[in-house]
Amino acid sequence: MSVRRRVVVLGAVATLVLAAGSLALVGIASGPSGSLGGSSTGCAAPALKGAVVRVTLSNMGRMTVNGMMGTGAMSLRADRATVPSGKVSFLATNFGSVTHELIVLPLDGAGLAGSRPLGGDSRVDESRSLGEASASCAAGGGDGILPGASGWVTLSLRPGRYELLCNLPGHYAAGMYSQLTVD
Ligand SMILES: [Cu+2]
Repeated sequence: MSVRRRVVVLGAVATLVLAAGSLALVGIASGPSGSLGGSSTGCAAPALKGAVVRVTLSNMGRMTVNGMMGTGAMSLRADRATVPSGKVSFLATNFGSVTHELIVLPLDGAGLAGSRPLGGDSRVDESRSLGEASASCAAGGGDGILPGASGWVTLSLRPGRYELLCNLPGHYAAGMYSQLTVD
């Protein structure tokens, strides 16, 4: 199978997984018990303020080379590339098989998403983080979003360009970044 065809097929699979995940979230949100269950069943976020950006965190589980995730084996995708300035909520859902997170960093000048230098720990400098969703079924920072779970955060963003990324070791280099423009 050609690389291009493989990408198309995986994209279709990811779309199906995303659709199934959305249905699962709706089912849980409308359930009578209010119980969110374990990390494998997803979790419903509260009503989020401002414009909402839904972020999909994913990886292709077994696609490893020498124990490391290969380049392009992970992804971070937002459901919109542009959002109005002001209150912006991020709802990050992990459709992958390992823990992920969402961090929001400003993009300076003509900087491009995915071009930050890696440190020795295979992470990028996140000291200028504006906020993150890295807790399972909760707002703000935590120990990471477990597979099947969601995390969320609400920020006040000025017009400009921003980068959404996952900064677990190796994940940025594996493709977990995306640009967001705030008007
Ligand atoms: Cu990640």
